[in-house]
Amino acid sequence: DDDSGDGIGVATKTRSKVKRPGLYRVLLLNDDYTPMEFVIAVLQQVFNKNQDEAVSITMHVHNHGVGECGIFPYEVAETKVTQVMDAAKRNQHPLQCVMEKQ
Ligand code: TYC
Repeated sequence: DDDSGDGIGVATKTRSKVKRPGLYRVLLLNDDYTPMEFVIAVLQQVFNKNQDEAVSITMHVHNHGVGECGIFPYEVAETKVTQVMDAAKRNQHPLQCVMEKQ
């Protein structure tokens, strides 16, 4: 700043700390015990997939070991992971759902 107008001042610059959300990929993991129908229902209820999309993702996970349910801001991804893990636990299925920074 140069309040006195003498040409001397401390250089200061305001930093606009913009909070970008940061996106996270939510993944379902395969296991040998969770019924296909349960995974399909979870994909429809938690991730708003239609029947065809839900079946397609379920078969992808079944065949490849892992598959993407969607990409979301951190807090949305965290909520969806919790919803899947809670539903799996309630129904005593070993289904695992994780998130990873995109
Ligand atoms: N592999 C399971 C079965 O054969 C089905 C399954 C699919 C489980 C996707 C988990 O994320 C999963 N019943």
